Amino acid sequence: MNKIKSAKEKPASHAFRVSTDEIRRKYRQERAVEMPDRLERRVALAPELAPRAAVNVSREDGYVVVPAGRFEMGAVLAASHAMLATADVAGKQADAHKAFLISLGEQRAWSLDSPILQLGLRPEIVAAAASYLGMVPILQYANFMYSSYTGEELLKSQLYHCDSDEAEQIKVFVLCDEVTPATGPLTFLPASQSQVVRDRTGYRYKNRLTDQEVSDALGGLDSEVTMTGLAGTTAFIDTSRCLHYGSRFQDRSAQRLVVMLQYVTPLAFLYTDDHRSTARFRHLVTPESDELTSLLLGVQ
Ligand SMILES: O=C(O)CCC(=O)C(=O)O
Repeated sequence: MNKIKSAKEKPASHAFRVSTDEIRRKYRQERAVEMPDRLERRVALAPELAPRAAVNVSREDGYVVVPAGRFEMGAVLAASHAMLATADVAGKQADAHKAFLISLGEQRAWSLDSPILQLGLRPEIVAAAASYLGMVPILQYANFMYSSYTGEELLKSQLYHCDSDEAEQIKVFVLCDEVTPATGPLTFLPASQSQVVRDRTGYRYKNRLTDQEVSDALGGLDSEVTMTGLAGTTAFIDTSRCLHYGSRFQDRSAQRLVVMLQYVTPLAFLYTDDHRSTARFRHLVTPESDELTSLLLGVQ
Protein backbone atom coordinates (compact mmCIF):
# COMPACT_ATOMS: atom_id res chain seq x y z
CA MET A 1 0.00 0.00 0.00
CA ASN A 2 1.12 3.57 -0.44
CA LYS A 3 3.14 5.67 1.98
CA ILE A 4 0.13 7.33 3.53
CA LYS A 5 -1.63 4.17 4.59
CA SER A 6 1.56 2.58 5.85
CA ALA A 7 2.14 5.59 8.13
CA LYS A 8 -0.13 3.92 10.68
CA GLU A 9 0.46 6.33 13.54
CA LYS A 10 -1.42 9.15 11.82
CA PRO A 11 -4.72 9.05 9.95
CA ALA A 12 -4.81 9.80 6.22
CA SER A 13 -6.41 13.16 6.94
CA HIS A 14 -3.26 14.18 8.82
CA ALA A 15 -0.95 12.72 6.21
CA PHE A 16 -2.75 14.71 3.59
CA ARG A 17 -1.86 17.90 5.34
CA VAL A 18 1.84 17.15 5.46
CA SER A 19 2.53 15.12 2.31
CA THR A 20 3.39 16.23 -1.22
CA ASP A 21 0.99 16.64 -4.13
CA GLU A 22 2.43 13.48 -5.65
CA ILE A 23 1.77 11.33 -2.59
CA ARG A 24 -1.74 12.75 -2.26
CA ARG A 25 -2.49 11.92 -5.90
CA LYS A 26 -1.09 8.40 -5.56
CA TYR A 27 -3.14 7.72 -2.45
CA ARG A 28 -6.25 8.87 -4.27
CA GLN A 29 -5.54 6.70 -7.31
CA GLU A 30 -5.03 3.65 -5.12
CA ARG A 31 -8.21 4.39 -3.25
CA ALA A 32 -10.09 4.57 -6.57
CA VAL A 33 -8.87 1.05 -7.42
CA GLU A 34 -10.07 -0.21 -4.04
CA MET A 35 -13.64 1.04 -4.40
CA PRO A 36 -14.87 0.60 -7.99
CA ASP A 37 -18.38 -0.19 -6.72
CA ARG A 38 -18.63 3.22 -5.04
CA LEU A 39 -17.50 5.10 -8.14
CA GLU A 40 -19.02 3.28 -11.08
CA ARG A 41 -22.45 4.96 -11.23
CA ARG A 42 -20.99 8.32 -10.28
CA VAL A 43 -18.55 8.21 -13.19
CA ALA A 44 -21.15 6.85 -15.61
CA LEU A 45 -23.67 9.60 -14.83
CA ALA A 46 -21.28 12.58 -15.07
CA PRO A 47 -21.25 12.76 -18.90
CA GLU A 48 -25.03 12.32 -18.99
CA LEU A 49 -25.41 15.32 -16.70
CA ALA A 50 -22.79 17.44 -18.49
CA PRO A 51 -25.16 19.16 -20.99
CA ARG A 52 -27.08 20.62 -18.03
CA ALA A 53 -23.99 22.20 -16.44
CA ALA A 54 -24.43 25.88 -15.61
CA VAL A 55 -20.75 26.58 -16.21
CA ASN A 56 -17.62 24.85 -17.40
CA VAL A 57 -14.87 24.93 -14.78
CA SER A 58 -11.62 24.25 -16.65
CA ARG A 59 -8.76 22.27 -15.15
CA GLU A 60 -6.44 25.16 -16.02
CA ASP A 61 -8.42 27.79 -14.09
CA GLY A 62 -10.20 25.67 -11.49
CA TYR A 63 -12.84 28.38 -11.01
CA VAL A 64 -15.68 30.30 -12.65
CA VAL A 65 -17.37 33.40 -11.25
CA VAL A 66 -20.90 34.13 -12.47
CA PRO A 67 -22.37 37.64 -12.03
CA ALA A 68 -25.56 38.21 -10.06
CA GLY A 69 -28.78 37.64 -11.95
CA ARG A 70 -27.78 34.57 -13.91
CA PHE A 71 -29.15 32.07 -11.34
CA GLU A 72 -32.41 32.34 -9.42
CA MET A 73 -31.26 32.91 -5.84
CA GLY A 74 -34.30 34.60 -4.26
CA ALA A 75 -35.18 31.83 -1.81
CA VAL A 76 -31.65 31.14 -0.61
CA LEU A 77 -30.83 34.83 -0.19
CA ALA A 78 -34.02 35.32 1.85
CA ALA A 79 -33.08 32.28 3.96
CA SER A 80 -29.59 33.70 4.55
CA HIS A 81 -30.96 37.01 5.81
CA ALA A 82 -33.55 35.28 8.01
CA MET A 83 -30.78 33.12 9.46
CA LEU A 84 -28.59 36.13 10.23
CA ALA A 85 -31.50 38.01 11.83
CA THR A 86 -31.99 35.25 14.42
CA ALA A 87 -28.42 33.96 14.86
CA ASP A 88 -26.47 34.44 18.07
CA VAL A 89 -23.43 35.82 16.24
CA ALA A 90 -21.53 36.90 19.36
CA GLY A 91 -22.11 33.53 21.04
CA LYS A 92 -20.95 31.64 17.97
CA GLN A 93 -17.89 33.86 17.60
CA ALA A 94 -16.96 33.27 21.25
CA ASP A 95 -17.00 29.48 20.69
CA ALA A 96 -15.49 29.51 17.22
CA HIS A 97 -12.17 28.15 16.05
CA LYS A 98 -12.06 31.15 13.68
CA ALA A 99 -14.04 34.09 15.05
CA PHE A 100 -13.65 36.01 11.79
CA LEU A 101 -15.53 33.30 9.83
CA ILE A 102 -18.38 31.41 11.45
CA SER A 103 -21.10 29.13 10.19
CA LEU A 104 -24.58 30.31 11.10
CA GLY A 105 -26.82 27.30 10.56
CA GLU A 106 -27.11 23.87 12.16
CA GLN A 107 -26.70 21.57 9.17
CA ARG A 108 -28.57 18.72 10.85
CA ALA A 109 -31.64 20.98 10.79
CA TRP A 110 -31.75 21.18 6.99
CA SER A 111 -34.45 19.24 5.17
CA LEU A 112 -34.77 18.54 1.47
CA ASP A 113 -37.06 21.59 1.31
CA SER A 114 -34.51 23.95 2.86
CA PRO A 115 -33.52 26.56 0.27
CA ILE A 116 -29.84 25.86 0.87
CA LEU A 117 -30.21 22.16 0.08
CA GLN A 118 -32.54 22.91 -2.81
CA LEU A 119 -29.68 24.98 -4.19
CA GLY A 120 -27.12 22.27 -3.47
CA LEU A 121 -29.23 19.68 -5.29
CA ARG A 122 -29.99 21.87 -8.31
CA PRO A 123 -29.08 19.86 -11.41
CA GLU A 124 -27.27 22.67 -13.27
CA ILE A 125 -25.03 23.33 -10.27
CA VAL A 126 -24.44 19.66 -9.54
CA ALA A 127 -23.70 19.00 -13.22
CA ALA A 128 -21.01 21.71 -13.22
CA ALA A 129 -19.31 20.10 -10.22
CA ALA A 130 -19.74 16.59 -11.70
CA SER A 131 -18.22 17.59 -15.03
CA TYR A 132 -15.19 19.09 -13.34
CA LEU A 133 -14.68 16.20 -10.91
CA GLY A 134 -15.44 13.48 -13.49
CA MET A 135 -18.13 11.95 -11.31
CA VAL A 136 -21.29 12.83 -9.42
CA PRO A 137 -19.97 14.22 -6.14
CA ILE A 138 -21.30 14.16 -2.59
CA LEU A 139 -22.72 17.34 -1.11
CA GLN A 140 -20.77 17.30 2.13
CA TYR A 141 -21.32 20.79 3.47
CA ALA A 142 -23.99 23.46 3.04
CA ASN A 143 -24.18 26.48 5.28
CA PHE A 144 -24.34 30.24 5.61
CA MET A 145 -20.96 31.73 6.50
CA TYR A 146 -20.68 35.05 8.29
CA SER A 147 -17.43 37.04 8.44
CA SER A 148 -16.47 40.25 10.17
CA TYR A 149 -13.42 42.10 11.41
CA THR A 150 -11.98 40.53 14.55
CA GLY A 151 -8.43 41.88 14.64
CA GLU A 152 -5.47 43.12 12.61
CA GLU A 153 -3.41 39.95 12.61
CA LEU A 154 -4.14 37.65 9.66
CA LEU A 155 -4.83 34.11 10.84
CA LYS A 156 -5.59 30.68 9.37
CA SER A 157 -7.83 30.98 6.29
CA GLN A 158 -7.16 34.73 6.09
CA LEU A 159 -3.82 33.64 4.62
CA TYR A 160 -3.28 31.88 1.30
CA HIS A 161 -3.87 28.12 1.53
CA CYS A 162 -5.30 25.14 -0.36
CA ASP A 163 -7.90 22.95 1.34
CA SER A 164 -6.39 19.70 2.56
CA ASP A 165 -9.47 17.49 2.81
CA GLU A 166 -9.59 16.48 -0.89
CA ALA A 167 -7.14 16.58 -3.78
CA GLU A 168 -9.84 18.31 -5.82
CA GLN A 169 -13.29 19.55 -4.92
CA ILE A 170 -15.79 22.21 -5.87
CA LYS A 171 -17.01 24.80 -3.42
CA VAL A 172 -19.86 27.01 -4.54
CA PHE A 173 -20.02 30.43 -2.91
CA VAL A 174 -23.00 32.75 -3.31
CA LEU A 175 -22.78 36.34 -2.08
CA CYS A 176 -25.82 37.15 0.06
CA ASP A 177 -25.12 40.91 0.04
CA GLU A 178 -22.86 43.08 -2.04
CA VAL A 179 -19.17 42.41 -1.39
CA THR A 180 -16.50 44.99 -2.18
CA PRO A 181 -12.71 44.85 -1.85
CA ALA A 182 -13.13 46.39 1.63
CA THR A 183 -15.56 43.77 2.93
CA GLY A 184 -13.47 40.61 3.05
CA PRO A 185 -13.88 39.05 -0.39
CA LEU A 186 -12.78 35.52 -1.10
CA THR A 187 -9.55 36.03 -3.02
CA PHE A 188 -7.85 33.31 -5.03
CA LEU A 189 -5.41 32.33 -7.76
CA PRO A 190 -6.22 30.19 -10.80
CA ALA A 191 -5.33 26.51 -10.38
CA SER A 192 -2.40 26.68 -12.83
CA GLN A 193 -0.83 29.63 -10.99
CA SER A 194 -1.48 27.95 -7.66
CA GLN A 195 0.39 24.89 -8.87
CA VAL A 196 3.38 27.09 -9.73
CA VAL A 197 3.32 28.55 -6.22
CA ARG A 198 3.03 25.09 -4.62
CA ASP A 199 5.94 23.80 -6.68
CA ARG A 200 8.15 26.81 -6.01
CA THR A 201 7.45 26.98 -2.28
CA GLY A 202 7.47 23.21 -1.58
CA TYR A 203 3.91 23.68 -0.36
CA ARG A 204 2.34 21.31 2.16
CA TYR A 205 -1.37 21.48 2.80
CA LYS A 206 -1.01 22.48 6.43
CA ASN A 207 0.89 25.59 5.31
CA ARG A 208 -0.37 29.15 5.14
CA LEU A 209 1.44 31.56 2.83
CA THR A 210 1.74 35.31 3.14
CA ASP A 211 0.93 37.53 0.16
CA GLN A 212 4.63 38.29 -0.05
CA GLU A 213 5.56 34.61 -0.31
CA VAL A 214 2.97 34.07 -3.05
CA SER A 215 4.05 37.21 -4.86
CA ASP A 216 7.71 36.20 -4.68
CA ALA A 217 6.88 32.78 -6.11
CA LEU A 218 4.92 34.25 -9.02
CA GLY A 219 6.77 37.50 -9.59
CA GLY A 220 3.65 39.49 -8.64
CA LEU A 221 0.00 38.99 -7.80
CA ASP A 222 -1.47 39.98 -11.17
CA SER A 223 -3.48 36.78 -11.49
CA GLU A 224 -5.26 37.27 -8.16
CA VAL A 225 -9.08 37.16 -8.46
CA THR A 226 -11.41 38.73 -5.88
CA MET A 227 -14.97 37.55 -5.55
CA THR A 228 -16.73 40.90 -5.36
CA GLY A 229 -20.15 41.79 -6.70
CA LEU A 230 -23.82 42.09 -5.94
CA ALA A 231 -25.91 39.65 -3.94
CA GLY A 232 -26.37 36.53 -6.04
CA THR A 233 -22.85 36.57 -7.51
CA THR A 234 -21.83 32.91 -7.56
CA ALA A 235 -18.41 31.27 -7.74
CA PHE A 236 -17.47 27.67 -8.42
CA ILE A 237 -13.94 27.11 -7.10
CA ASP A 238 -11.70 24.13 -6.59
CA THR A 239 -10.40 25.21 -3.20
CA SER A 240 -8.00 22.26 -3.06
CA ARG A 241 -6.24 23.31 -6.27
CA CYS A 242 -6.69 27.10 -6.09
CA LEU A 243 -4.78 28.97 -3.38
CA HIS A 244 -7.23 31.25 -1.63
CA TYR A 245 -8.01 33.33 1.43
CA GLY A 246 -10.90 35.46 2.62
CA SER A 247 -12.45 37.55 5.40
CA ARG A 248 -9.81 40.28 5.50
CA PHE A 249 -11.72 43.44 6.30
CA GLN A 250 -10.50 46.93 5.43
CA ASP A 251 -13.86 48.23 6.62
CA ARG A 252 -13.94 47.22 10.29
CA SER A 253 -17.66 47.83 10.61
CA ALA A 254 -18.57 45.64 7.65
CA GLN A 255 -19.78 42.05 7.52
CA ARG A 256 -19.90 39.44 4.78
CA LEU A 257 -22.57 36.77 4.43
CA VAL A 258 -22.17 33.97 1.89
CA VAL A 259 -23.66 30.59 1.11
CA MET A 260 -21.08 27.85 0.95
CA LEU A 261 -21.67 24.44 -0.61
CA GLN A 262 -18.96 21.80 -0.72
CA TYR A 263 -18.89 18.94 -3.25
CA VAL A 264 -16.33 16.19 -2.78
CA THR A 265 -15.85 12.66 -4.12
CA PRO A 266 -15.85 9.34 -2.23
CA LEU A 267 -12.05 9.56 -2.53
CA ALA A 268 -11.90 12.54 -0.19
CA PHE A 269 -9.54 12.15 2.72
CA LEU A 270 -12.22 13.40 5.03
CA TYR A 271 -13.92 10.02 4.46
CA THR A 272 -11.45 7.86 6.27
CA ASP A 273 -14.12 5.15 6.01
CA ASP A 274 -16.86 4.42 3.55
CA HIS A 275 -18.65 7.69 2.67
CA ARG A 276 -21.96 5.79 2.78
CA SER A 277 -21.70 5.63 6.54
CA THR A 278 -20.46 9.20 7.07
CA ALA A 279 -21.81 11.54 4.36
CA ARG A 280 -23.41 14.44 6.20
CA PHE A 281 -26.85 14.51 4.60
CA ARG A 282 -27.36 10.79 3.97
CA HIS A 283 -30.21 10.62 6.49
CA LEU A 284 -32.33 12.78 4.17
CA VAL A 285 -32.61 10.13 1.47
CA THR A 286 -36.05 8.51 1.33
CA PRO A 287 -37.42 5.59 -0.72
CA GLU A 288 -38.80 8.25 -3.10
CA SER A 289 -35.39 9.86 -3.71
CA ASP A 290 -34.08 9.49 -7.23
CA GLU A 291 -30.66 8.07 -8.03
CA LEU A 292 -28.99 11.46 -8.46
CA THR A 293 -30.21 12.62 -5.04
CA SER A 294 -29.08 9.35 -3.42
CA LEU A 295 -25.64 9.77 -4.91
CA LEU A 296 -25.41 13.44 -3.95
CA LEU A 297 -26.43 12.74 -0.40
CA GLY A 298 -24.04 9.83 -0.21
CA VAL A 299 -26.15 6.73 0.43
CA GLN A 300 -24.87 5.15 -2.78
O1 LIG B 1 -14.00 33.20 2.59
C1 LIG B 1 -13.17 32.99 3.47
O2 LIG B 1 -13.03 33.69 4.45
C2 LIG B 1 -12.24 31.80 3.34
C3 LIG B 1 -12.97 30.57 2.92
C4 LIG B 1 -12.07 29.38 2.83
O3 LIG B 1 -10.90 29.42 3.06
C5 LIG B 1 -12.68 28.11 2.44
O4 LIG B 1 -13.91 28.01 2.37
O5 LIG B 1 -11.92 27.17 2.15
